[in-house]
Amino acid sequence: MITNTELEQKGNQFPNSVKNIRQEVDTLYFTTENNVILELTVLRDSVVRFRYGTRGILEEDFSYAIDPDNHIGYNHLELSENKNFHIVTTAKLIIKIEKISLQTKILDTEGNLINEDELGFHYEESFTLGGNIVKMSKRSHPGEAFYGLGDKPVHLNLRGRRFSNWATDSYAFGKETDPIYKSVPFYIGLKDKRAYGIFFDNTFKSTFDFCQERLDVTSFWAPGGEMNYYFIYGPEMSEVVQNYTHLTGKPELPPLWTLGFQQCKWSYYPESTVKGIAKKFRDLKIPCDGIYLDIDYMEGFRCFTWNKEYFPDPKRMVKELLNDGFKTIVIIDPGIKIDPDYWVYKEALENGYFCKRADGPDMIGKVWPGECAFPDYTNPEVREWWAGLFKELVGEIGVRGVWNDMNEPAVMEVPGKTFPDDVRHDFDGHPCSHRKAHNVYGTQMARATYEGVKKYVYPKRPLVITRSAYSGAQRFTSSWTGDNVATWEHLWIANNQVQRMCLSGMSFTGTDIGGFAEQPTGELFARWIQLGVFHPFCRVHSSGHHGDQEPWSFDDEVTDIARKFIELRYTFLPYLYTMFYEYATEGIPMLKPLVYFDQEDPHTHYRTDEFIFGNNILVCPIIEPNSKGRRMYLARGRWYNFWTEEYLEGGRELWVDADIDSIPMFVQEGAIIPRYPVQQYVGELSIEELKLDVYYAEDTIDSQVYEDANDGYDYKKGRYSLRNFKLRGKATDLTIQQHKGGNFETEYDTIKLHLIGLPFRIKKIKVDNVAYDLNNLDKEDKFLKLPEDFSVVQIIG
Ligand code: MIG
Repeated sequence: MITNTELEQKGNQFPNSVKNIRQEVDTLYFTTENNVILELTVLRDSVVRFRYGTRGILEEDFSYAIDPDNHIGYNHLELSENKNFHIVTTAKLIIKIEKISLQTKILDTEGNLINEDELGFHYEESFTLGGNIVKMSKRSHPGEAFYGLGDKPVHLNLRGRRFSNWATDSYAFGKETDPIYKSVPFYIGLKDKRAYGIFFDNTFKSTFDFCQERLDVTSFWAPGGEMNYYFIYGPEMSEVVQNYTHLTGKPELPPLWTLGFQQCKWSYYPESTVKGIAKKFRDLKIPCDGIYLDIDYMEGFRCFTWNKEYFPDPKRMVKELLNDGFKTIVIIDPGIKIDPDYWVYKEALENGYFCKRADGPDMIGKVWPGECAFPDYTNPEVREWWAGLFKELVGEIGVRGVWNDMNEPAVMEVPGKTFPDDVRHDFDGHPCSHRKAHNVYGTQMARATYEGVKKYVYPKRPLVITRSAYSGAQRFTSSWTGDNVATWEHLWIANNQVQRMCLSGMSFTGTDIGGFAEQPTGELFARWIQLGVFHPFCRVHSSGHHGDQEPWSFDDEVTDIARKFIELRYTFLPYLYTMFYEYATEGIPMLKPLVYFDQEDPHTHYRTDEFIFGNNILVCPIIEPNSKGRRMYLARGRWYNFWTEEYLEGGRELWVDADIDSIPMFVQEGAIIPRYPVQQYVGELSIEELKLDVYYAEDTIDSQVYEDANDGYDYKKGRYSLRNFKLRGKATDLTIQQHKGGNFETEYDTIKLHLIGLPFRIKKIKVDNVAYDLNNLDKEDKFLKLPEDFSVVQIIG
């Protein structure tokens, strides 16, 4: 144990005795004798913000992460004291602040200790750079587990490790590489089956130590800014993640086609190649909704231009692709080529929109176009200008989505591969150096891009995809995990990263299926597709240096497997859309790691491979070559094997067969899974009936299906359809009630129930109290056709 005296000798300073307390509505200010201020704000009964200032000063309050629309409101706030502590009580938490040190302990209302400061807040003045190095240390407990932190390519449970947050272009990163592209300084702690979260909203290069330096201590610090963190109590992990997502924001619904399959490569050109790829998808009947143009579509890598030799008439091409169901997405990087004849460069130069070095000149760095300058997206005026640049690309040419790359920002041939620290940023009117703005640069670029695409794609909905991100980026953009590698280890990484991103508020994420660098074997590609179709964002991408990476680039068997799983994804579209709706409205992650699904079961705390797709499908990818199946953990509860419909008791490890054309998949009993027919792209077919796979349970289970026009904004005016189902299973009957919300008329008139696992023989069926002619029942498959607006169906044995 290091003593305070030793730490003080190292230059650390500590708050001492509280001399003054002031309350302003939901905020309390505790000031110490040595002029440290703790500003404690109650946002919700279970969400409390702790912010510390020194020398009696708090900075002007500003955050890029916090959603300006986040709702706050609590039921109870009371300040009291005893001999040693000031005590703040909410309806869910008791926060004790030690009078002599400002150290805090947070308990639930039953008195269970949830989290407690070790040294608590302390700081070191930074004589070289100015400001403070702000630090926090917390006690941690044996068995306490840690999750979150965005895109870290490591084991889901972060315990025993140290990480830093500094957005970094990480070509061919590996397991353990840290940091990589994104900075999400949010983690979840799970102690004694109770979950809490800590969001350290500080954009500097923060570090988190989860019991690595000392076994019983978790700490986090940053070389500038304020100690400013939100404490979010559960006790359910779902409540922590949802509250974090409320705080940092939720996305709007994307157009449904973005949940389809997308194909990318560096690069498809010229036009004939793009068309050839598109045609091949249709010829081979492999569904696909999006095709990407990487940097070579531009003229000398100048953003917002086209290479007219490769793409003589982009508007025509984009339209022709669209006629065949393909939406075109193009890449846009932040580096603007220094070229006095290039209008984008000229406009930005004349208006002073580029980032500048400390002493005045523009920040210049080499990227794809050669020497470039870089817009300062942290300036609102620059963002508005940037958004306007999409008028032609999106509004006139018809591009439907924009892909933002290199926005860490990445710079070639320099140490650190990014801007030097002295570069200046506006930071929305809080001028600062790159040390503070670095981690948000990518998000502010994606935000400006989003504003532009959204404006010019209207009345359709936009798609933006980004490589770099800071907390809150999910309000504007989807993301991918950057330049991974075509190895089996990376398949494991991909699985962990997407689950971790889902826990970190950023569900709309995928990986480069098959791997970006190097070339996958057919087997690896097949296994990756099998996992990738369960990721919220589903795109194949590759560097193109080693060969082709389309679903048909291997052999016929792999092509068939790719088709089978992409088709499976298309049948799940209404299920995917409903999970996106739950994410967009309630902040519920689209994928749930097993520990999120059942935190009470300690077996889940160190699981990495199994996850829940949506609410009730458990998936476990095959991540080793030459597998005929694998051992895996089936979470507690009762499940049906998706492929065989075998009924299984969970809470145990088991072997599951999964030859090269299969993946272990289980559906929780009581689930109602909506399915569409296979389409080659969203909207190809008019949906004639909605199929519901009903998995019998002797229980009462609720589920829902969200649908709307699949694009556009009418849903905001109530034109959506939300079907709520209540399934009630008893030994000899099964009842399903439907309640419909919203006023969107779905295209289909029929709902087709597919009954799975009925433990009795059907003797009678009643639909809205009228007997159903059993001759209409397909007895083999137990298909039951109902009018889409049925209220109740009773299946009686
Ligand atoms: O320096 O645009 O991660 O997806 O294909 C490489 C070319 C730049 C890196 C991205 C990758 C993209 C590639 N880009």
